[in-house]
Amino acid sequence: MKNFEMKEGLDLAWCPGCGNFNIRDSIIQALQELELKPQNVVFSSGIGQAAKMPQYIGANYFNGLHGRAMPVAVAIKGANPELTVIAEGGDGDMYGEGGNHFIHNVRRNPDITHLVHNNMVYGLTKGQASPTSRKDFKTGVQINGVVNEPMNPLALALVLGATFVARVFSGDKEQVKDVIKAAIEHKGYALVDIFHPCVSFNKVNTYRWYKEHTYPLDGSHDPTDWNMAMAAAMESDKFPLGVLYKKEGLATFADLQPVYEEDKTAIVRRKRDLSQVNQLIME
Ligand SMILES: Cc1ncc(C[n+]2csc(CCOP(=O)(O)OP(=O)(O)O)c2C)c(N)n1
Ligand code: SF4
Repeated sequence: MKNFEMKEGLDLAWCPGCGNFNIRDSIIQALQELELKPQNVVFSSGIGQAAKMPQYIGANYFNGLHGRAMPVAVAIKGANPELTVIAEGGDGDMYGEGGNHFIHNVRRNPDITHLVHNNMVYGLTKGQASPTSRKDFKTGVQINGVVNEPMNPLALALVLGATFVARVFSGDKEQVKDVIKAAIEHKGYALVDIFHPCVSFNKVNTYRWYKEHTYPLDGSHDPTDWNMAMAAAMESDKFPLGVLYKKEGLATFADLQPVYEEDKTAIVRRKRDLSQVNQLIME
């Protein structure tokens, strides 16, 4: 693999105008600007329009069950800390089906980047409400409107001790690229919640709606201040964009594993003595 573009001649299965196109451009540019080698980058994803992303990028990927991208990503990074690992999917995939994995893997501070395409709807299955759908949002299933309050993934990540929490909007490719770069460079768990319109099944949260309901964080926001980050995460009339929180220097999941205590060699590079495995099975 020479660069991060996918093989020529493959079609992208997204609707014209979908926010996923811009996100793809930003990811590819971020990886290229960081001068990463495609063979050292691994994506892990589940099911959904967003979760198809790794198929459209020239790098390694694991595409598995709905909601299960996170544990696979954490395991890949644990087995080979030399890799850049990115877990990617939609708000339904990561916060709904994968909600339990989201909660428990954030606590572990794995050194992975978590990209969640938040279009506030289930796109692939034609428009059911997702955990981030706004109250009163009408869908073909919720015909009288969603009755529940939406989930707040940024506040939840902060409460769980996430060490990097950001939100961006796919309409601003440059910001998406810059924040993804910062997330990849961050040593520890990094959540990037990416607002993007589903032009086919969400006629409420459109490009215009996101523009009117977001604003960029400015220099008065201190991303090292957890309380400030939490206050920003709780805003809901207008959603702040940028890096809400960043804490450096904490041990990651792999750092804390006894297997890396004395020997930093990646597990995948170590010599395996299969006779020990056989012995264990016999016991
Ligand atoms: C366990 C399980 N439940 C439900 C489905 C059906 N399903 C496939 S994709 C999807 C929704 C995807 O929505 P989201 O993750 O928000 O991604 P989008 O398509 O909007 O990018 C659902 C419910 C499934 N494949 N597996
Ligand atoms: S259904 Fe929505 S999320 Fe899926 S490709 Fe079309 S516009 Fe994008």
